[in-house]
Amino acid sequence: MRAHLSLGSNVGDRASHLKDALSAMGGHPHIALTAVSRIYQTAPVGKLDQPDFLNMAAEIETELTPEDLLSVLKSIEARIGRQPAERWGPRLIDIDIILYENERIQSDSLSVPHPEFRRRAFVLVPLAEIAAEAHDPETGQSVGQLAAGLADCGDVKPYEPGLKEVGRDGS
Ligand code: PH2
Ligand code: MG
Ligand code: MG
Repeated sequence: MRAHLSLGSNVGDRASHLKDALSAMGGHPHIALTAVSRIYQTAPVGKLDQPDFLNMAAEIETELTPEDLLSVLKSIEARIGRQPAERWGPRLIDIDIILYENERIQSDSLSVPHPEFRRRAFVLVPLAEIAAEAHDPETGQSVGQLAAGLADCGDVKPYEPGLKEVGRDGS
């Protein structure tokens, strides 16, 4: 089965947390990473007084059911060091299932497609880079169409760590 995931971090060494999550997923016996986007720096959505996030998207092939995939992703989050915390608040690592094949799932633990993803540039912009043709089973629109329909992507920019840490003249 094909699934599309969104990854985010806004605490500590954000890029390392994303890379640790990718290698944990890729190393899992029932998950194959088939595509990863670039990393984007994004302004926080929902709760504004928190640090900027790094976000990216990944496409996987998996034999896990959505529920089993969710529990594997939760255990990877815990292994990287995520502690339970407030909704929308800062997080070391967050791995969300955005799409799982063409399935629509509503349970206590899982909503797929992710209920917020159509409005979130920090999800759609990275995802459109690797899966513009993937379909939202609820609206029938493709990820590329949803991304193109966003009002504003200004707060989602490719992450260029070198420009922040080193001056242009090398100082
Ligand atoms: N995740 C949230 C809440 N707000 N904002 C950005 N930019 N990126 C996120 O990953 C994010 C967020 C809850 O999971
Ligand atoms: Mg999330
Ligand atoms: Mg989550």
